[in-house]
Amino acid sequence: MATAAPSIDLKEEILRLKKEKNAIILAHNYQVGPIQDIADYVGDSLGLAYKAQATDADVIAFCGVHFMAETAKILNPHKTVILPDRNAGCSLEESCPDEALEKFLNDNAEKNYYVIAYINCSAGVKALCDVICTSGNAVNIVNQAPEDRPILFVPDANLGGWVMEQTGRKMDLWKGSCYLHVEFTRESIQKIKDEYPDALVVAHPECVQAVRLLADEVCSTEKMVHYCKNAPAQNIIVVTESGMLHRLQKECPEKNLIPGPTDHCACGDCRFMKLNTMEKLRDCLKNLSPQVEMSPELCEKAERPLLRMLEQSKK
Ligand code: CIZ
Repeated sequence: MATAAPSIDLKEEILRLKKEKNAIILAHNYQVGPIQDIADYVGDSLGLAYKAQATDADVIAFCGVHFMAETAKILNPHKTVILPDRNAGCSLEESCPDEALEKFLNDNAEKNYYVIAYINCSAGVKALCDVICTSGNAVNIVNQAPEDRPILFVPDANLGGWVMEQTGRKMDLWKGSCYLHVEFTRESIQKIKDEYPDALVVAHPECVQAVRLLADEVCSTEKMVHYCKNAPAQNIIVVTESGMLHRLQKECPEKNLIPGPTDHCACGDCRFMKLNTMEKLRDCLKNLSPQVEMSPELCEKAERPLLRMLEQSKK
């Protein structure tokens, strides 16, 4: 989605407020260009979690979706964590309510599942899990799971299916999906491949298997940067949320990056990610609201599997 250039005044106001509040601005790779450009750090959930853990700012302005800001709060219970739009949710998070997961685990208690949750889930779900993963480290995390326990992978069945293919480890999959990534279809990607026969295709593992099979590389957004920089092709079709194209175009100015189309649109905009705007970023810094709030008990329970992930990610 093309975003109008923000006024110099708006940018200056955001930078002034950031200084005044001793804030850091963290932005996900899927945010609109102007937000990425003004952020202190732009990255995927894993990189953002490490940055949130390391910061000494008093305020974290998190430009992403709610579960990402919540993750920053879990890692920083005593800091103020704000987000531009409280309604920036996630269909994956919605697909796995904590009550439903708790009931499933109780109903299947005899299985003694080792539960691995993709970071795109609520704090309530994180609190019920053994370890968290991101798309960037999911293969590594699954490879470290105890061999004597069955794995339940929540909430993304597509990412889980891809990880099973990569690791050979059988897992039971929660039937959740990202509403946007499943809109990329075999037909929509084959059509753009036919238009650019010499292009390479890089796709996100949240895509369905039929799309992943058309890709030359399947990886997380952060790994896409490395892939595109080093790919031996000028044209690269990028099959993920459209905000990634901004990051990639900055990092790989010499490449022609082509957004993968969905079955009804020339590129994939996540309706939740795109709720955040520069005006809302300014307002949340000014008012220190909306804030992410969570009980200390929930924070503590959700922190354990997150810290385990950060630790296991280094291996
Ligand atoms: O892990 C993330 O930040 C997401 C949602 C996608 C990716 O691959 O970076």
